[in-house]
Amino acid sequence: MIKEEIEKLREELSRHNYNYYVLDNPTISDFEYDAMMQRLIKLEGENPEFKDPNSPSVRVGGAVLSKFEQVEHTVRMNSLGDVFSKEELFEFDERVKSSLEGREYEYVVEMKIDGLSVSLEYENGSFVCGSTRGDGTVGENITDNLKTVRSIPLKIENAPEYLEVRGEVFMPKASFEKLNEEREEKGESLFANPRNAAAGSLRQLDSSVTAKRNLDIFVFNLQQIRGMELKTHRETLDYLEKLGFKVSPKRSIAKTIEEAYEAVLKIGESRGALPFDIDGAVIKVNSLSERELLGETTKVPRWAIAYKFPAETKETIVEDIVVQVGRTGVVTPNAVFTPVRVAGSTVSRATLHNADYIKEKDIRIGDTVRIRKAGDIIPEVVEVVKEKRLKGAVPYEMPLNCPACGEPLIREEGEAAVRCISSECPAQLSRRIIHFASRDAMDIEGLGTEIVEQLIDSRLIADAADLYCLEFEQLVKLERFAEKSAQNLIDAIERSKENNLDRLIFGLGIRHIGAKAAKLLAARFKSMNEIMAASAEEIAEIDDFGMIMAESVEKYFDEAVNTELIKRLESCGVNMRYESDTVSDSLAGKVFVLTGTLTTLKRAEAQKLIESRGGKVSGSVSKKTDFVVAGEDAGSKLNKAQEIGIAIITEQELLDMLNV
Ligand code: 0OX
Repeated sequence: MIKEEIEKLREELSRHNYNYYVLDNPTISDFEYDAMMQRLIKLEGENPEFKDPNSPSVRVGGAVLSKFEQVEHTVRMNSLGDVFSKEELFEFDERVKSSLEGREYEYVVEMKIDGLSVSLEYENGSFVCGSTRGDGTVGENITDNLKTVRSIPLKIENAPEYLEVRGEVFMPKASFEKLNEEREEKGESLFANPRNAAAGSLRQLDSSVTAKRNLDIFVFNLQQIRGMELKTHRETLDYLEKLGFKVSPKRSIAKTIEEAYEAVLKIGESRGALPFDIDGAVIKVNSLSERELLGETTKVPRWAIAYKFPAETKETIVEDIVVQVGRTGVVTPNAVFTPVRVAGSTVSRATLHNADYIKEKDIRIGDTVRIRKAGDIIPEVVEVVKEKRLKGAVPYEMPLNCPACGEPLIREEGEAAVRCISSECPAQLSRRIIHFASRDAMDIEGLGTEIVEQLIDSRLIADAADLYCLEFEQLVKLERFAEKSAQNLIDAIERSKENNLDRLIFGLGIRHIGAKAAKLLAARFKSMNEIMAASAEEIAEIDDFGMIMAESVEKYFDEAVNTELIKRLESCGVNMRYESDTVSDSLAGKVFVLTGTLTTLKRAEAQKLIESRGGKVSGSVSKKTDFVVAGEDAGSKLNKAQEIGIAIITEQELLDMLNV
């Protein structure tokens, strides 16, 4: 009886799931669906003998992994070649035509979904393995996470004996917006775009997190099949749709390249209105036997090409130009726009960099401008729409005085930036202290912008050293503090005294000295006194240091306010010595380049681990590189490594080398 009820619930839930998530045509309410799901979960919990790894109940997640296992792709998951213009598309067609030597051919044109490519494998209709593309040959096993994607079938009826399909997992725009709103409310970092949100969600080791992210998929390629013959791509897509997959929508046949181009343009026009992001169209030769004739180059198929759309631009109005004073006193102008959605998120500001940039583009308050997101993330002004300029709009002039302290601004010769050089400037002061406390510097948790400003306003601090004189009784009296948060902050400040010297050096905010340079300085001189005594020439001898950096360090310690600050920090008990955090020299002298997205380690963690074993991490591939670590969707660096014959390793191989 129980067995029958479980089976019936599974069958009904699968059907409703398909109606809702694949056909977008629900036939019961969410409430009824949830009630059935809860009942199934309850019965399965009470009767573990009827367990089924592909029961609809796995959609809610629950499996927690310590890492993702590797999966070798028996059929390589190739990436696509790109074209950006009609001419290039027609050249692609010329290559196809000449390779097919007079045979007739036609194309299928599809949308290019902007998500993450995955492989799904089915044995006798059961979903057995889902994996990421990885470097195309080896990916990661993310089966548990993919089972939570409601539009991926877990069981297929009338299925062939074996089936591998490829598709793009994505997050719909609306789900992305909602997720970011929730994250903002919780004070969590925001995802830059739906693609990153989808990537972050698929990379969760706890599948119940993925389950809450509302991911979706479009299937667009048959990788392998046993037990069925298919002749064209069009036929395979129709067949996969019949099996229950959500297949790439709006696919069309084009008899000629002109027709294909028309279809591409049409897809481009529909872009803004779609509920998900696309970044182009894909043009594929329809006949599978012709595909075989065309074959592939080392990296990409010769039978398909991606037509990439230019970054989306939108028009908006520059409501104001406001200036901000940075930590080093640089005054940066920012455009404030009428908020507008571009490439997946709402944009209301963009940096205008400096006076020269504004002059060159002739950006004026009140202007209508076209904006886009550079690299799909950072908003920028493309150009002013001059026809829409209002009468009376005047060229923008940078302020002559600092907006925070009123002191005159200075423009040094040869520099584009204007800066406030007053050491009393409150804007610089708060930013300097925020930087001092930041994660890569002294890492004082709980000391964010608002608290720092509050401490300055209530005259409890006027520089970083004052932090170490703060007392619990002073903090609890302040508005934002309760006993617990006051004590936490006091503890965090106390803990920071033990930090290694490189964190302190970085936290001082010396011009041109980032976290990496601070570490090199600390490692070379070992103590603050030695650094302060070093000449620019001695400092410049450090590998990767230039004279500008060295002189900047010397200049910083030439100023009495700065040496005073160091003295006071030292007398408060802040550590002034460098302890090497090298745990072994197993990677001594080895140069690594990290490329693509790493799944287990964050890039900064990987770098730290490599350095702690004596290795170095470089940003670009050259003959000096020993290993390129290829993460997911690795791009040009991987290609370059292949070209010049550098060893390419997976993230797992790196972990093995690191012994973690
Ligand atoms: C997409 C997409 C990506 C499959 C094998 C070589 C060409 N992002 O929507 N790739 C492909 O095709 C690949 N088609 C797509 N629609």
